[in-house]
Amino acid sequence: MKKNLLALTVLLVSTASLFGQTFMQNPYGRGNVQSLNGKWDAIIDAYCRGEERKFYLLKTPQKKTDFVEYSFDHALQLNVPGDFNSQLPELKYYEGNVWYRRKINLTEQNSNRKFVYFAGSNYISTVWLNGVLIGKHEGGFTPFQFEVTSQLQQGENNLVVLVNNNRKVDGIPAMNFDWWNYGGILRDVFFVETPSTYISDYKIQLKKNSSDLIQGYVKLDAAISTQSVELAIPELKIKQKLTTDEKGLVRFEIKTKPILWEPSNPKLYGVTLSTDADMVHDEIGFRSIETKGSNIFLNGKSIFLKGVNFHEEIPQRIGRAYSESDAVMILSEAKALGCNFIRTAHYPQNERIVRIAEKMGLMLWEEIPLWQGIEFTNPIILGKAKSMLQDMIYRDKNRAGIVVWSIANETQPSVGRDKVLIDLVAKTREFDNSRLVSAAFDNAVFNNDSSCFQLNDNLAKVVDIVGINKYLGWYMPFPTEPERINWKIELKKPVIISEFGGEALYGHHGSADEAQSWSEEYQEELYKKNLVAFKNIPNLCGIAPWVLFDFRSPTRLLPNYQDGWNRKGLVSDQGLRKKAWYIMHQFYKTK
Ligand code: GCB
Repeated sequence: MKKNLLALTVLLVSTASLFGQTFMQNPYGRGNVQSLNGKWDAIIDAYCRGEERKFYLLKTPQKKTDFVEYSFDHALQLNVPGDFNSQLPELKYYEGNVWYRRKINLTEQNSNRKFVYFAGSNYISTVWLNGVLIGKHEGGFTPFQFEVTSQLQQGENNLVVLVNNNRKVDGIPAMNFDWWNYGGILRDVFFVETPSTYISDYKIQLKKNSSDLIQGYVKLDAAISTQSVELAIPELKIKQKLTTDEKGLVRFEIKTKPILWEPSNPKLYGVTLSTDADMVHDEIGFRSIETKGSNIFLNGKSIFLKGVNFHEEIPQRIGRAYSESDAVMILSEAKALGCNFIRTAHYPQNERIVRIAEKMGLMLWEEIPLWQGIEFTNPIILGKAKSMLQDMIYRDKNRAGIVVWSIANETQPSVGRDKVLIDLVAKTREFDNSRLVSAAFDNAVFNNDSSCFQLNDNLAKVVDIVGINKYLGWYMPFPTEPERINWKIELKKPVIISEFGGEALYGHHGSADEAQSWSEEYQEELYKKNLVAFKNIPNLCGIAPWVLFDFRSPTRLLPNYQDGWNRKGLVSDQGLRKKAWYIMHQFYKTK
């Protein structure tokens, strides 16, 4: 009974914390971390019987008349991290319940606190340890953790996770989206041990618009009195003793002159935070990003964002990207194109991608999955979106590479939508006022009389940068010759073309003026014409074509050309560059 009460309390904390801070900063930079990656036992529960049958209790027959119709022993095994859809042909289109089991062996008893940390699992994850419910998390693209100190026992422990990836009307994203709904435990899982009071969070960045004042805070979890923390950045000769308040929080400012992070010199400094009992190491860059009038300034210098979009997907292997080598492969192709900027579409991608992009000198736009078709009138949406936004910013606030937080993609103005998104813009600035806030709009319309694209959207008035998604030559014909197209979009702010493009099957050749030729020539011509049309955007500060690689989407159904793939890639699913790649590459060389 006591145990159940405890379980209930823990569950309430974790679901309630859906709207608060839920996980430790940077498990990658801590000492006592054990990877739980590998083969996990799995049960495909297509008819959702597992909760009622209590799979998490791992029942076995107790007497001669008993039998049990499930078992994790000798069951299917799935790789973690990894989506389940790409691991078995019969799971390709699967949306539903999959149960995972991982044993954790505890050999020594110690007084450390213990946590299980999930870097990302899509979409709803429910976790039990030794038959006791320890928490539930909604959302596929941000981390979550549960403390398991009191549930763990000496010897064998069974961690059971139910992951459900059904699309939901009130989900984010919702029922329809143009990418594969990869389900399962998509990212790293860690077993982390910490002292009773540990360094749970920190922010170490330049003060907004400053180049010589490092500002931030350190937060200790479960502090019972003031405590000292040392902040060391040896290369800057910084070794500072800080003292937290009784709640474990200390804020600081340090005058120093770091070499600033920028694409041509992505300088990162080794940073160590330590207390008597705990230590975290990170690599942190310092830079400023701001807009003035219709320009974007990085470290005080005006900059053009030479970008590209990509999904968190490895087309060649088919499946979600999760490893360091996946990240290097994707990002190297972006670098080869000549990019200094990435729009990670349409959700926070894994932390490895973010960190490696930063190391390679790529600026990043990071976005929450508020993608078309969201039920803005449902009051639950704002809470979920806020929580995803907060978790994204919370995870990546120390990354100098991140310059833009984006709150949405292609949402249509309405009273409900404006209320939610304008509130989210304010929240973003409250969580982190040192970066720029944006959203991608697909509702700029062409006014024939003035040969001009215009955008009338209240949301565009409150963001720092306006992202325009415009598929000239694909979803809409060119309304006039490209050079005669004008643009009057929030003229006092920077605009970036956050998406444009069209489909072509790699190696397929045909007419350059028929969309239905699905040819490289058509896509190449479309790129040439779009780049001409964009020259007339007076406040243009960046471009990000849609998309770097062909990616899988169940909505792309044309046989022979699509077969379940969105073919707008500049690079094919096999990693081969299409003709349009060379157009974009040349364009970036001249910028
Ligand atoms: C868009 C969406 C993107 C789609 C793309 C397309 O406007 O933002 O998610 O994949 O168009 O290919 O239609």
